[in-house]
Amino acid sequence: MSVLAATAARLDRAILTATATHQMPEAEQFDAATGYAVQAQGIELRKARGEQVIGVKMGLTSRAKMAQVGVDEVTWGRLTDTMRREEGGALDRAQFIHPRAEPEIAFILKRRLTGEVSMAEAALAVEALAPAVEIIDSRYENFRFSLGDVVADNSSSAAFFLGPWARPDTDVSNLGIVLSVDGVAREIGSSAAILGHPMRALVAAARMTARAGHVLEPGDIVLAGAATAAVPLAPGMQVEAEMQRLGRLAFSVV
Ligand code: OOG
Ligand code: MG
Repeated sequence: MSVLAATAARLDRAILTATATHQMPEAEQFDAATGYAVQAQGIELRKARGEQVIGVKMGLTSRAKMAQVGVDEVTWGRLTDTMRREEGGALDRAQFIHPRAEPEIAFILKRRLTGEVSMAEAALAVEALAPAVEIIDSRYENFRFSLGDVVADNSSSAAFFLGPWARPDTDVSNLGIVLSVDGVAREIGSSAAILGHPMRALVAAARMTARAGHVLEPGDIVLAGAATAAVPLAPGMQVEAEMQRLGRLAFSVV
């Protein structure tokens, strides 16, 4: 088995057993392109179990996120149907290694969007927008990784919640965002922190996925990346994300 296939299988096992695994050793670090090849192989393993890819998540699209994990390049990963959780429902801590929650904005597409597109073209491809929370759960020990590691690990994506859908022409350029735990604000930010405008994350998604031969199709969900740092989760927490104009979503950790 190649190093790529072996790493994809090791990361997949980490997901299935909710057990952390080691980073690539210094001398064998993946570059981003190799990381994406490992990610693609890992997704094939999940598809073989019946999971379906329903969209993509962008990662490290804000300074707050880059600073929290020490990687300063935008990345992406795939979302599958089994990662989606019911808004208002519960997240089972035992299914994860060291989960964190972060507030995001989700787009759902009504048109194919791929390659070099403008902000205006991206906006025209949007069917609706929603507040969202992504659960990230790095499969690596101590939530530490290089760029190649995190890309191979599907950009840490583990689960996500979507709030109510809003009209596609809602101005999301500078919306206040609050992530609260048990009614206390833990992270506060603005959607402008996402590449200056969340629509730029969609432009980046079209361009970066196309480079890997992945096409964004109508019905696909795209998460724009978090505007704030992520908050570690523990059983008993009631988590809520509130976004100006877009509304709120909540879930509990059990
Ligand atoms: C990497 C994934 C980053 C985001 O929204 O910026 C990400 C990580 O923080 O583990 O999902
Ligand atoms: Mg995220």
